[in-house]
Amino acid sequence: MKAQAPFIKRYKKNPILTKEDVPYPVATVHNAGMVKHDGRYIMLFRSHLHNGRSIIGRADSEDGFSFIVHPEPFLAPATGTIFADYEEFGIEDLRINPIENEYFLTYSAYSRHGVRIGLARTKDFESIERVALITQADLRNVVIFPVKFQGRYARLDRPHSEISPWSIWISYSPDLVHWGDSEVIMKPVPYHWDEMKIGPGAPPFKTDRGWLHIYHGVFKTMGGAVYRLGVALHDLDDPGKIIGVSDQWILQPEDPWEVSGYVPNVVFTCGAVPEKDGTLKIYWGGADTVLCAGTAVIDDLVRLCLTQSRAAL
Ligand code: M1P
Repeated sequence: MKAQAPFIKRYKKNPILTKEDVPYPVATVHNAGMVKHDGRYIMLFRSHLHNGRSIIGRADSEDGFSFIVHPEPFLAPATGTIFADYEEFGIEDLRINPIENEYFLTYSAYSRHGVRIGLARTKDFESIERVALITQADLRNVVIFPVKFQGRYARLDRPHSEISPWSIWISYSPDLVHWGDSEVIMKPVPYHWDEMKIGPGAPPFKTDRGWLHIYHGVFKTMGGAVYRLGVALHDLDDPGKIIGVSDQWILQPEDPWEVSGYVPNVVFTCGAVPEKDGTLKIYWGGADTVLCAGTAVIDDLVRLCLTQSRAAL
């Protein structure tokens, strides 16, 4: 049986978080890393400050929909260390990657040298340690698989290129710091909803049929770029092998706060929480201005990848 749209059911009280919910001055609230930790939902969201640079805030929830923001920012650009040189222009789009009873945070660090990815670690979201800058310029959107494959960690990322539409790559590491054996595994399709560029979204999570990865795809129109979400299924033992990529998007900008805002026509995800009942809570920034949530049935997304797939490359 074919999977049917809509694949993501929007939460009826969207947006779930706006700048009015934040107790310090910010211009936006969007693109959030998500995890369920000790039964509580933890959200690490991006905010533009009024100077246009970004920081990361924290909000907590009992049910995954009603969030209370912490009084102080969670992570701001580093000062006085090697990280400071590369975080000068702000930090953005943090992902929470659960690995071996710890959380590894990957975020975009902006500076006059371009964008790099910072890696930090925490066990409790109280004490955080910056580990390393794990890319050169210019890569973004790093998500890390939660397990090792033949003794190595695996990550997805998206390098910039003048020659090819921006695509999704995989790299491997023995220690999460040093990465290599990079390969392109998924490319945009010409004259398709993701033809301009694609990028990793939420950290992949395990299903019976493969690792499910929700990514973003961009289409250029005369009115500007449109950011939508798509879904891909990676092989359980070999995450560089894509079993299927849905030919159709699973979410596109439709609500007024997704269509219009700081950057119009954007839905952009950095986090999703798989639940024990087979559903998925997914979170996205609307128009780079507010945060929204929705739910999906994980089996529907898997089926979509298996039955209505386009070529990955
Ligand atoms: O404005 C839409 C998005 O643009 C960038 O995304 P990408 O990684 O595709 O280039 C980022 O600035 C992202 O934060 C933003 O939501």
